Amino acid sequence: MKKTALIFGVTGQDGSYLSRLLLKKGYVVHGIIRRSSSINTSRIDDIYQEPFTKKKNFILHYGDLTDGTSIFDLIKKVRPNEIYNLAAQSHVAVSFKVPEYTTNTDALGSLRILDSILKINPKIKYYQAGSSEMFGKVQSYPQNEKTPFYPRSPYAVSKVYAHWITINYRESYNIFACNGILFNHESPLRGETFVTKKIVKALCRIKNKRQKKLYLGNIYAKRDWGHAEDYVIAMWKILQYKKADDWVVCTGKQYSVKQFINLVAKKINLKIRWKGKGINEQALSKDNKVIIQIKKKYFRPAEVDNLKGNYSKAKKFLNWKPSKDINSLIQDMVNYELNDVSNAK
Ligand code: NAP
Ligand code: F7E
Repeated sequence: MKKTALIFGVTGQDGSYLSRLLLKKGYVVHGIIRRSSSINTSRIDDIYQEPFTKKKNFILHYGDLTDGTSIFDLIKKVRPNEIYNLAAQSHVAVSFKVPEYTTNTDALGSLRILDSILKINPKIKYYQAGSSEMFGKVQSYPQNEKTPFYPRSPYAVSKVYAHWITINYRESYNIFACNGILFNHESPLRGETFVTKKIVKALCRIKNKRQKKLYLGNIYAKRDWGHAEDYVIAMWKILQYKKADDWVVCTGKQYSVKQFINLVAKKINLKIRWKGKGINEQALSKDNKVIIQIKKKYFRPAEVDNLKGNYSKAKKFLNWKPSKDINSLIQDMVNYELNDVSNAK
C-alpha cells in the first residue's frame, strides 16, 4: 500500500523539496494551497510534468491554516498517514508588522491540525516545522534539543507555542507528533526577501549591470545556514523513527551576513571593498561605486544575533547529516540566478 502524505505549505520552499522527495519514495502527496489573486504555485508547477506524477500522485486542495473547518474536512477526506505542517507566515521581520495574523497561522494553525488529528484518527503522524528562532537570545552555545527557548519576535513566540502544543498532544493523547527544530535553510527556491536569496540575486544582477545597489540591515547577525534539500530528508526521517521526539537539524557551522556576502562576491568574481562603520558601512565596487548600503528600515525591533546548532542527536539516532556545505549552497543559488534570463548580461 502506498503511503499518503498531506503537506500544509506545499507551495513554499520546503514544501516543494519535500513533495519531490516523497513522490520519489512512492508516496501519494496531497498539498494545501491558498487562494490568492496571483498564481502562487511556481515552485511546484514543474512537478506535474515529472514522470512519477503521471498517475495522479500529486493532488492539490484549497485550504488555509486560519480556517479550522477546511483543515478538518481535508484531513477527513484525504485520510493521510503523515501530515507535514510547513505552512507559516515565515518572515521574522514581517511578523512584527502582522503579529496577530502570524500568531493565528503559526501558533493556532498547529493546534487546529493536531486537534483534527485527535478527532479524525490519532494514528496519523504529525511533523511540526519548528525553528532555531525559538532559541532567540541564546541561553547556551551551540544550541541543541535541551537549550531553553528565548524567542525574540512574534514569529518565534508563535513557534514556541506550536512546539509545546505538539508535545502536549503527544503526551496527552499519545499522538505521534514531532518537532523539527530547523536552523536556517536556503536554496534557489528560497523566498526573495530572505537575506541569502536577496544577496545572491542582487550581486548577480549587479555583476551583470542589471542593478546598481543592494540595501541591507544588520550584516553582523550570525546564522547556521544549510541547504533545504538536505533538511527535508531530516523531516521525513523524523516521522519514520521508532518514537515521536524533537530534533535539532543544522550544520554546526556559522557565518555572519557580511561573511556570506563576501563568499558570494568571491564566487561570482565581483571585487568588493568595505569601508565605514555602523549605519554608514558600505561596499564599493572596483570602480569605487557604492554597491551595498545599510538601511535602518531593515533592522528589526529585536534581533537574533548568534545562532549555531548541534545536530548530534539527529546524527546518532536518525543517521542524518548535512551533505552540502556553505560553498555548495552558494554555488547552487548562484547557478540558478545566473541562468535566470532576467538577471543575464
Ligand atoms: P515559505 O517558503 O515561506 O513557505 C510557507 C508556506 O506556508 C507557503 O506555502 C505559504 O503559502 C504557506 N502559508 C502561509 N500562510 C498560510 C496559511 N494561513 N494557510 C496555509 N498556508 C499558508 O517557508 P519555508 O522556508 O518553506 O519554511 C517551511 C516551514 O518551516 C515554515 O513553517 C517556516 O516557518 C519553518 N522554518 C523555516 C526555516 C527556513 O530557514 N526556511 C527554518 C526553520 C523553520 P503561499 O505560497 O500561498 O504564501
Ligand atoms: O534574516 C539579517 C536579519 O530573514 C537573517 C526564516 O526562514 O530562518 C529565517 O529567519 C539575518 C537576520 O532569516 C537583511 O536581521 C540583514 O539577522 O534571512 P532572514 P531569519 O530571520 O533568520 C529561521 C530559522 C526561520 O524559522 C524563519 O522562518 O539577516 N538581515 N539585512 C536581513 N534579513 C533580511 N530578510 N533582509 C535584509 O535586508
